[in-house]
Amino acid sequence: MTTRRQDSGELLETAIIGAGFGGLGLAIKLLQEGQGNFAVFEKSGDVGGVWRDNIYPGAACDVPSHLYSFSFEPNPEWSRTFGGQSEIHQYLQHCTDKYQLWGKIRFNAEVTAAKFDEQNHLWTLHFADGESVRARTVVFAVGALNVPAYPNIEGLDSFQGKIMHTAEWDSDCDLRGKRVGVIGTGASAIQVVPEIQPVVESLSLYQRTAPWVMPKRDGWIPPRWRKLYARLPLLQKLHRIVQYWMFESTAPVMIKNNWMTRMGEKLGRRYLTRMIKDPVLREKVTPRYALGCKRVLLSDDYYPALTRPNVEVLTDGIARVDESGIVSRDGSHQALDVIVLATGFKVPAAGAPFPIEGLGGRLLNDDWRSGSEAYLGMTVSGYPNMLYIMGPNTGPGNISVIFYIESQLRYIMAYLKHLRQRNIAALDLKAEVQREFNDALQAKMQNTTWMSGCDSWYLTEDGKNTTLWPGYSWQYRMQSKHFDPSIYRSRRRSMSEPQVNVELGEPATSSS
Ligand code: N01
Repeated sequence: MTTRRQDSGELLETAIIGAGFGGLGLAIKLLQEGQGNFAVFEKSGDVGGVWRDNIYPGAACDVPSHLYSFSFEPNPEWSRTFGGQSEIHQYLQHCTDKYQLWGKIRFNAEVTAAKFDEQNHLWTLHFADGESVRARTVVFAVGALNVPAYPNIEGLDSFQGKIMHTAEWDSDCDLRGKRVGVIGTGASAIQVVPEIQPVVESLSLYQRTAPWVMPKRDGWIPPRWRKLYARLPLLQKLHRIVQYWMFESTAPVMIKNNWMTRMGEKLGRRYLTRMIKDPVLREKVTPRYALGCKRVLLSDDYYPALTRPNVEVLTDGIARVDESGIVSRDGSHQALDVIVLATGFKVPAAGAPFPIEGLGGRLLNDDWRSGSEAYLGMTVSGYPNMLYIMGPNTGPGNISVIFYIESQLRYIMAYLKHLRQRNIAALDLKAEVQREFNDALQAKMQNTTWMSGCDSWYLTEDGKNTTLWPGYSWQYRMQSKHFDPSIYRSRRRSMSEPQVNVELGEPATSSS
């Protein structure tokens, strides 16, 4: 059995798209099991996903680092309780070094289309540079928050100053002494505002909806603790377990929309009252929807920053932008040098990142027109040998995404093993399994806080939640623990099909 190069490209056992946490995690697992015939295709020039891209000042995680890291690769050296962007990015680079993944990743390789060849049971991936590659299985680890959303505000293009989206930050832009307008008050805004407030001349914060903000309790991890973690890995493990259950215990508050949610809201309002004494400002930033409906934000320095004399919170709504600043609906004009768009990401209802063609020429974006759905967020009926990491309805509302990713890595490895060991050409999820799974999931979803009436990126335009898991993370882990081949239709390999050497482990060559 050999790997063949054809006009249409080489033949891989597994093609992974994306070199963030999900893609790197799977690459590590494959190498650990001696399955070397894979490549990771990454559209940028480095690993890290959102942690490579989001370099705005203050970018950090809102899940503690000991929990927001691979369980199989603990890092005793985390410098803060909540790791900053560059430290998390470095952690992913360290994983790439340690597990010798650099040679398995093809950088600047942007996939533009994927098509399943029913005859040979192989996927063909097409790239922006015209190259193509064939693979037995494809795994999309592309993440959901990677396309910045630009607001549709009249006159935005006419602004003569600098406009920056938080996800496309220009580090060369010096904000010192500048008049800055920040649009948005989500997770990105509450991190960037306190960071730039001390250096800018003025900061006009355009808030459409006041978020729920809770104390983060961030801080440096003393060197003696780091030494202890390095010396006693069990202690670090224990710390991670404690953090897991602390965050998991917030699930009923965030998800259920019941008396516990009301208790949480009380705590949130108490925190706000403690941090903001000015009744006018406090009234402006008081949230008016159920806690958890939008992402609950953690920050120790956001509210204090709002009380500084050079900050103004504007809540009248934006009428338009002109060449020199922003005009509010009440007619007032703020002259600005820089506009920061902290307006989030495009999370489309039909979530295929590029055209994906499955059985009988069906297109994933057509199948997902009224909202993306899968089985456990990983497999989709009609698309054999295609898997997602962090696909539909697997986002956590309250805990580390890495916990979900690791549950999926385990399932995907079992799926791939089954294909290999049973000499199966293709596994296609039964349509009725997908339907029943999603009917039950959406029924459960109806009682969650996320459906309680606010507008968020969790929902499609029709109000369907296709992003979050409506339960506890341990429930997801239990449900995804066992791979059940009976829910898939399997197609046996014929002798004439191209054979793939699964163990081929030499470094892949660059396609860019
Ligand atoms: O984006 P968002 P984000 N005019 O969509 C406002 C992850 N993340 O980048 O609420 C005026 O939450 C919009 O207003 P409204 C995390 O999963 C994690 O902040 O729609 N305002 C809102 O205030 C998070 O959930 C971390 O009324 C407009 C803001 O822009 C996700 O990324 C850090 C507007 C967008 O908030 C997205 O967060 C950062 C308009 N036309 C991000 N359009 C961690 O800590 C939008 N807005 C791990």
